Amino acid sequence: MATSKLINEVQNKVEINDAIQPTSFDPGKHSDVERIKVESNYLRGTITPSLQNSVTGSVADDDLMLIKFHGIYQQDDRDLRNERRKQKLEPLYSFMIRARIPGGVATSQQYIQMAELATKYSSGSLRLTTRQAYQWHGVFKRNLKKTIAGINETMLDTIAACGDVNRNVMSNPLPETSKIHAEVFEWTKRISEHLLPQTRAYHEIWLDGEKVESSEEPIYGQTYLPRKFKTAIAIPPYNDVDVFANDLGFIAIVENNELIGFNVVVGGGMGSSHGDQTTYPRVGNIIGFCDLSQVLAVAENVVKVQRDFGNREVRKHARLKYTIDSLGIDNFVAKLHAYLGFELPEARDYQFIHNGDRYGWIEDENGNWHLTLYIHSGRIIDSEDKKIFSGLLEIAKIHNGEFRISPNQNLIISNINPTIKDKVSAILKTHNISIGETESPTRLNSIACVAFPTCSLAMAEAERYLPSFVDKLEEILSEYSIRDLPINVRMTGCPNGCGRPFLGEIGMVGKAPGKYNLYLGASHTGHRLNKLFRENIGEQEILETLRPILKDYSESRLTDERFGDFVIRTGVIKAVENGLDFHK
Ligand code: SRM
Ligand code: SF4
Repeated sequence: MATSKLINEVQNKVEINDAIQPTSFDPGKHSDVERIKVESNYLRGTITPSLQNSVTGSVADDDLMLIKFHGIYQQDDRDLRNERRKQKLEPLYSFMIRARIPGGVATSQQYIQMAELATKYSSGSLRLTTRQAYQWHGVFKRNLKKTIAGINETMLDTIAACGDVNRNVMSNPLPETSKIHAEVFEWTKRISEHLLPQTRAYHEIWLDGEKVESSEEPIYGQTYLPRKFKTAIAIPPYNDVDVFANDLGFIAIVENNELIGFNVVVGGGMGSSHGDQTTYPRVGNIIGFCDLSQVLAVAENVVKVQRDFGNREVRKHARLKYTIDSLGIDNFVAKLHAYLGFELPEARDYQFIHNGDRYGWIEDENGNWHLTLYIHSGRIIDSEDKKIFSGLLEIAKIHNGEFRISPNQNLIISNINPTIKDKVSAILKTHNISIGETESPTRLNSIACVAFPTCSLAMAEAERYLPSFVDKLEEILSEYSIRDLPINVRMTGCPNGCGRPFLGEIGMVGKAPGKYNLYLGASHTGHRLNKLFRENIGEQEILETLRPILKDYSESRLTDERFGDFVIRTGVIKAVENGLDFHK
């Protein structure tokens, strides 16, 4: 169809926008979550009575879905489930709270307050996530409101950290090129603010805000989006945010040290279900370039196209990636252009060199220092040998800069004044916190999602298992003298993909306790997915499968050739160019 005809057609539809987006629930057609949203009165539901009900540690069924929009998940400790069942007790319900922190940047003061909340109301630890957010695990219902009020007192919040809306907007956290980083960070915050839900429900429920009869959602409408929506901004040459794993991505284009705009990426995502070939991970398509005056319009209208054309019947086909594959990319782009009222010109040249973190000290152009620490799976906790929680708190008390979360679950202490550099080093040393000097590059490039015991969807261990798996992998790497080469290892407890495992050069995805699907062949730049190599195998078989391939890699890799590229070049596995080819 000619673009102009399509533009007219879509513009007509835009005028009757509410008719495209369902405002009433059709039980024969829509998923039940659509009913919950429609009946919720803009995300209020019965959350307040649920919080007041002291008979149970949980909330009402419909509220389970609604609290996600407020940044909260109900969980129970899966290690204790059977024991409690035997004792005829309800599961030990508690809540995970996720803060929305655009670009993962918090001041030292905010960090101190967040750590204090962890000590007071949660498990005494903080969890850094793969989307640059903080999580508190193990908050009991009676402490939910106090914790959320405490987070808001730090001038951060939790609204839209989860739910069928745009989530925390990510961006490159390491500000060694301060000027460009600062500008991109401003865009990160602007996009995040622009796409925030407008309902007053959050303030009413958690902050005792004044009750307002009705709310309006100019961008979302009362049924919000068909599914979660994620946005990230990358600053080349680094793709640490894994921009192609997002529903919407922006790649910063810099000319003569000026940010001039962004390449626009749409339709990335990782989630899939084992055994269901209609679900698949997908890397986003680059669909053009937008200048700075167009960024918010692009973000808003990609969201609106997804709002109006996304699948509201089957939730597992509701992400933007499926909307794009069912419409066809050209048709999707034509619709977007029609919504925008202008066409995006061609994308500009850019280059990514990797999607990992850069550890240790880096001095920026203003003479300040930035220190990237290695935090295994983002878990800020005191253990017998490493006092990460206490050490970081001590640093926060003398440091007048920021704490920035990396998209790979690590922490950057940022804008350190040269006068306290030695003190910071000394604190790290006494608390045994690593700046990545002793770990192998493979360990430093590894990610594991949370999985057991808190994640209700986990099929196998990830965070608790990755360290011992990497120990064994390192033995093989040492045997073949390749311990100094970085290989991205990404492990998750299920195929939802929270550790972006389908972009790992070695991906391990949980299938059952102790069993994983093994994937190989992703690029280290985040451009190419990996592919299933062996299914449902345990540790011994995984290591035996990898051993000969790693041996070959040690003997016949090309100069600077990365493992993911090597397995493709040597025919160990086929390259996946596109999500639709993932299962072929
Ligand atoms: Fe995730 C669901 C943890 C990043 C795809 N994810 C969950 C839940 C909330 C389980 C649940 O629904 O009950 C997990 C809570 C575990 C816990 O105890 O904390 C969970 N996801 C995480 C985190 C904490 C993993 C981590 O180790 O850091 C990450 C939090 C990010 C944040 O701050 O917002 C996290 N999740 C991701 C990513 C990576 C990313 O976005 O870059 C993905 C893949 C990208 C994508 O969305 O496609 C991801 N999570 C999912 C999915 C599958 C979505 C899909 O399209 O199918 C689910 C399940 C769902 O939504 O139904 C899920
Ligand atoms: Fe849980 Fe699966 Fe996400 Fe891991 S990938 S945190 S197991 S939902």
